[in-house]
Amino acid sequence: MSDFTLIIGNKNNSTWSLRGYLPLKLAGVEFDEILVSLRPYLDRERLDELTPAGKVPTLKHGENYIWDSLAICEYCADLYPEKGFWPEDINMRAHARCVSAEMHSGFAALRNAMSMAIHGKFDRPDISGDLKSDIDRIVDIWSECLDKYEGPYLFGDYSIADMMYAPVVFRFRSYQVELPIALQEYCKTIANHPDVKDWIDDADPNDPAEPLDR
Ligand SMILES: N[C@@H](CCC(=O)N[C@@H](CS)C(=O)NCC(=O)O)C(=O)O
Repeated sequence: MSDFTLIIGNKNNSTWSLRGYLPLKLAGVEFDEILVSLRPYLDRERLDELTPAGKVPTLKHGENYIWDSLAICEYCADLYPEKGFWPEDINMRAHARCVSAEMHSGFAALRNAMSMAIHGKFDRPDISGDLKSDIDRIVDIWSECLDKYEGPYLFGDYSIADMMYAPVVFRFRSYQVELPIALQEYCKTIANHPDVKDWIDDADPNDPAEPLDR
């Protein structure tokens, strides 16, 4: 049994869980996974029993609980500074923290209109209003980063910023959002990252995009 246990939701759908899984993979540590069902029905009892905030992802490390995806990223970055979770340069690091925090706290319209279903393919919704603003903002963030730091990841090397945006790649793919070529390439790079591929391989295509009890 490992010192690290990651409590997560269904891999086909749980965007936050993916963001908590990727830092552990970059850390290169052995960890156990406990899957709590969010689809088709939310297992509230188990979620409350296993996690302090009733949310996934939650990382248990020894007696420590870390119950938020960005906090898990930061915890792993603190434990394994040599793994390059953030860019070395202070200005790049500040930029990476801004775009990561922006993802963590925003984009409500995108979240509502385009649920993640890694193996799902859906009609493109009407892209207007707040949904259009969210998509345009992500296109701007990605374009600026890839231009400035020359890819293949947002800050050159793979970092927490890519982990934060990884679920967006699947939302865009499932809902067939049209993107400039450079961003299509970025999406392929993320989808082909070995840690992301491990997650995709375990994602059950039968998990529905929407929960049934909300
Ligand atoms: N800000 C949190 C969000 C976590 C979150 O909302 N997780 C969802 C699943 S993707 C959840 O646990 N939902 C269960 C519920 O809200 O009851 C994070 O970054 O980890």
